This record gives sequence, structure tokens and C-alpha cells, in this order.
Amino acid sequence: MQAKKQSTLKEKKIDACWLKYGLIQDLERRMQYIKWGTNIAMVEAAPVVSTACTELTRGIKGLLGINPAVHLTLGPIEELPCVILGILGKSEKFDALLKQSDRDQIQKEGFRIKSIEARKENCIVIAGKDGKGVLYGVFSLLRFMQMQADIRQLDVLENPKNPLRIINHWDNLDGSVERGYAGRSIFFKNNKVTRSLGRIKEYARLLASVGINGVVINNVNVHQYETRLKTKEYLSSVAKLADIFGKYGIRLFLSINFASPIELGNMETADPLEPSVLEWWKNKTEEIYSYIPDFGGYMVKADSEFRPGPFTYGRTHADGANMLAEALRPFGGIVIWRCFVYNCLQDWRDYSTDRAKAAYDHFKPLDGSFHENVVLQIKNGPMDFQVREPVSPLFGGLEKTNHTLELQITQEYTGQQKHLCYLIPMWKEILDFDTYARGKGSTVKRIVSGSLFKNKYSGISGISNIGDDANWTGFQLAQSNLYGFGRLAWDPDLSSQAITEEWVRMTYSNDRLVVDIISKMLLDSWRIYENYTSPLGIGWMVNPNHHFGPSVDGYEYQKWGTYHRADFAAIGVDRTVKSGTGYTGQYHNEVAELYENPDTCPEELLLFFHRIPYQYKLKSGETLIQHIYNTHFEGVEQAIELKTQWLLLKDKLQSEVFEHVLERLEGQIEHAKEWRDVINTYFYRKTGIADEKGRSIY
Ligand code: GCV
Repeated sequence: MQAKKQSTLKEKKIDACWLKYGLIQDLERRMQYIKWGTNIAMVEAAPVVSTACTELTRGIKGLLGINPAVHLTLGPIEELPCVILGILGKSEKFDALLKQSDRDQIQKEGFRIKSIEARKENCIVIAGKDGKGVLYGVFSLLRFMQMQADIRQLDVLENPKNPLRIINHWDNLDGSVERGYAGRSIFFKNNKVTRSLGRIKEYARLLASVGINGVVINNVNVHQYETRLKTKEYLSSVAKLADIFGKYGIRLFLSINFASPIELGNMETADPLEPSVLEWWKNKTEEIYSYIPDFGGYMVKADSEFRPGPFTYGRTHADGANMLAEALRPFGGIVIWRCFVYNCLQDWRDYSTDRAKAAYDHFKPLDGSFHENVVLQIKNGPMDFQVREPVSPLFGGLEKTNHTLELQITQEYTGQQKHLCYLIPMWKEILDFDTYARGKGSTVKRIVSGSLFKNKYSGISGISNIGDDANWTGFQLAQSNLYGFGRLAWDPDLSSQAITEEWVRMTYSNDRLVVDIISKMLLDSWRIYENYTSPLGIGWMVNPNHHFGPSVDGYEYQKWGTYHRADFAAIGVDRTVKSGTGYTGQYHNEVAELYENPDTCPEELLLFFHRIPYQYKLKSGETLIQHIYNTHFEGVEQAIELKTQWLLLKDKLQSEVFEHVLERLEGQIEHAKEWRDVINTYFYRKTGIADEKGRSIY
């Protein structure tokens, strides 16, 4: 059975992504690493520490071509250079390898890697306060080797900046993945939980290697079968997934249907204030924990896009979330409650309702009324993962409620993994955004890490971009978004450049040309994508439903509240307090004032906040209409340049990889032309204003 599973993995040639561990060719470096890599010593084989040891062994085998000896004792340090793994506080001998001050700086899930002088030789100690810390430390040491760093004198201290670092899957039981662009679900097929556990383990490895500590395995849109995931019918197979993830320090969460007491329990109501409903959830939760002792908790999309929720019973979202929190509290579980709540049945003729205001309007008044184990999850922007949006004003707005930032790794609106669009620079801007909630320096990263408001639970969640494609992400370069997400969730202070280089070196090669070219392609790609798609923060010019490709008016006369309101003279939504919807007033004064005035509003968001005539002069001196034309022509040129750059790598990469990326880049160029021509033609026809440079517009 085991052999069969392995051969299935092999047949599909599952990509090892950034954990390829190819033999290090630089002999001098390899010899340096072999000195320590030949022996691994471990204080005790606690569950996640064993995983760490297995991972270290696997990495060493690949990178150094040797099979390290594993000692379940600290004995070897007396005689041999070695790597020593352990959890602090379990053995005096191990603790004594580090100074008290070194030990004290390590926090939950953090680690220290330190070169120490042992009796005869020096050794590398990897110490954590828990197994996860040790595992992350091992992946960190392996990363040094993958990047061929000098490891002779190591002294590394890392503590995760964000307590929650969670991947959300939008996978359905039938095997489809909502907004998935990389094949089918790795978790579900034909309304059953997968038995291909080898793939799940590989996934757990990838996630743990970048510090992810939670995974929500099913879609927030919970339908009939998914509702039953928390019943006997499914729980033992879900527990098998949880067990694999648990070994990698990752807690499993389930998205739940708020109406479960009705659908599963044959009750007449799901009213959160009805005692029998709470009782039902308490029993259900207890049952789940009997199968999955380290179950993370519930993810909830309620009263949003036709999902049931507390509004049906005239209750608030705090009532709903707190009821679930009560059921989870005895087991240490949490409720992750999404703030993506808005009127999705809007009338496009209604100018008074502004979807951008909805999340703040719903949740700000409830600030402080949620239980301690409720965490609100907020999308980065007020709309829905557009290529450019301002930061949601709930960041800095909520002060007394745990909350996390929700990012979309899957490229729903950013090219669906057919276009190159590396999202780390966008996420860095979001994390570095200053909300001024407590004066200057109140950045989003300080808020979501819990350091500004001292929230107990906080962090970052990302919507997964993987599926069962052999390369996980459809477009291999899109693996970088998953890698970068994890690294940023671990440490939002890492630079885009550093994360990008790491990924390129670990995935492809340490060759300077490869690193430079691919890094630049990735780092430029978000801006390029923005150039040939919707301009200056306006968003939504996509084909309805599937959201791929241009359709300027696709959403203009629909119910979703996403309008650009272009006419012959102007475009954009006035969201000012002075004359518009008042959305700018949801920000703290320093930010609100900036956005309120078109002269100070950052230009890349101009059309999000203001209605602007086409002849309006931008800071560059060009008119708005000319800017639209210019960026769209330029975006296509830049997409062509991506291909030109890639061609320079022909002899540096495996031909399969080279051809695969080339094919995607060629498709991107054609599609960018389609975007350019549809957008430019739309505005030319609306305005009758010709391109100053006389280029082809249709
Ligand atoms: C999972 C957008 C997406 C939906 C998604 C929803 C959400 O509307 O298009 O596919 O649903 O966001 O985040 O809940």
C-alpha cells in the first residue's frame, strides 16, 4: 500500500518547490557543511522535534549527499562536531549549552541557532521553547545551506512576529477549488476526504518550512457536504489530515455553516442566543475534539454573499461569534470570524450606498464586545482583493478586538496564475501602511502582530493558491507567492528583495544571473500587471463571475456594489466626506485628510477616492486620459520585456521549466494586449480624446 502511494507521487513528479535540496556543487562549501551535517544529536524525540530531525536528515541527504547518523543522546558533543536539536527546559545538559540570556530571548515558536564550543569540537545548537521552534530552526539552517551561506559562526535568534500564520483553503468536497487555478483540491474528491496522504505530507512540509501554523481545509462558502465535515461520516478522515499537519506544527481548522444546528441537528433555529443552539454547538465541538485533540477551531463567513448568519435572528455578529467561542473555549479553540459583510444586492442606481464602507460600519460599533477567543479576519482592502486598494480602515479602527489580516495568495483578480504577478511588494505596502491609530508609526504590521493593541490572538491569513497540479500552483513562478506569504507572516520586516532572492536561490539556483533576472521579473510584475489592467485604484474592470480578462462595464450595472461610473467627462467614485459617500471619514484624521483631497491623495488610488475629469492634470504633467493610454501601452511593452529577460536564462535552467514559464509569459503578452486594447478603446470611445502619441486605438 505504502509503495503504491509513493509510486503515485513519483508518477506525478510532484514538484518539491523550494525544498528541492539538490547536491551542493561547490565542494568547499559542501565540505564545510559536512563537518556538522554528519551527526545529529537530539535530547528527546518529542513529536515535532522528531519531524525536525527527519527534515534535517532529508535536507542533509540531498544537499550534502551523506546519510547523517542520528543520536538520541547528547553524547556526541563530547567528541564530534554535530547539530544538536532540542526543546529547552527538558534537560539541564542541553539547556547549559546556551547562556541563560540566550535562552530567555526565545519566545513561543521561536528558535536560536548558535555555534558553540563543546569539549573538543564546536557544534551547532538549534533550540526552541517548543517543538515548532525547533522545526522552524531546522528549516532555517537548511535555508542557509541552500543559499550556500557560511555557517561557521552562527548566532541567529528568530521569534515569529505574528502568532497566527494561517492558510485558508477555498476547497469544496467535490474536489473543486473556488478561485483555484492549479487543478483540483488536494484534500477532497467526489465528496470524500482524500486518502492520498503522501501529498498532504509534502504540503505540510512546504507550509512548515515557511512558518505556517494553521490551515483551514475547506471553503468559507460551506455547502451541503462541507457542513457534514464535522460529523462522524467525515471526522475520522479529517483527523488523519490533522494528524499529518500536527506533526508539522500546523493546527487544522474547519469552515463551518452557521446554520448547522438546523441542517445537521434538525433544529428549528440557529439563533445564537437560544440556549439549545449553544448546547448543540458545545456537543458538536466536544465531538470534534474527541477526534482531533489539537483542532484549531472554526472559520466563519456569516451574513455574507448569501451565507446564513446571526442577522436572520436579529442578532449581532458578536452574538454569533461569542456563542461559537463559548463552545470552543474549554478546548483552547478559536473562532475566526470574517468581516467580509456587505450588501450584495445593491441597485447600481443607488449612489448613497458605498460597499467600501460596509465592513467598518458593521464591525466598528462592535469593537470590544467579542470574547477573548474570537478573532476577526479582515481583507486587506475594503472591497475585494483588487490589484490596488487602500488598506481597510478597520485596521486602526478596531482597538479592543483580536483581528487578523486576510490576503489573497490565489490570483483571482491578479492574473489567475496565468500572468506573472508577484504579490509580496503589494503586501509589504499594506503591512507598512501607517494607520495613525496611536499616532505616527501605527502600521498595519504592528496592529496585526498584536504589538500595538496587545491583542491576544492576531496575525495573517492567506487564501491558498495551490491545487493538485504537479507544480502545486499552475504557474511555477506563482510558488513564490506562497513562499513569500509564509515568510512575511513570520516576519513582515523582511524586505521584498530578501524574500525574493531566497525563493529564487532555493527553487532554481544560486547562479547570479538567474537570481538577478528572476528576482527583477518578480519584483516588477505587480506594477506591470497594474499598468495594463484597471487604472489608479478603480478596480473591477473584469469579466463577471470568473474574473479573468477585461470587461470595463462587466460589473457596472450589477448588484455587487462595484462601480466606476465612467461617463464622457469623468470617472471614479467620490468617497470624500465633503461631497461623496463619506468613506474617507472612516480613517484616522492624518490619513483621512490625505485621501480627502485629490491633490494629496496618492495618485495610484486617485480613482478609488475621487471622481476625476479626463483632462485633470496628474503630477507627471500628463492628463488622466493620457495616463490611462500611456500605462496601458507601457504595460504591454513591459510584459514583452519579461519574456526578453526570461529568454536570457535558456541555458541556465532545466528545459521543462524554461519552456513552461516561456509559454505562460507568451500567453500573458497576448492577454495584456487584449487588456490594453479593450481599456484604451473604451475610454477613447467614451471621451473622443485621441492618444497624443497617435498609437492604435480601435
Ligand atoms: C469564497 C469574493 C470571491 C468569492 C469568495 C468571496 C469571499 O467574492 O469572488 O469567490 O468566496 O470573495 O471572500 O468570501
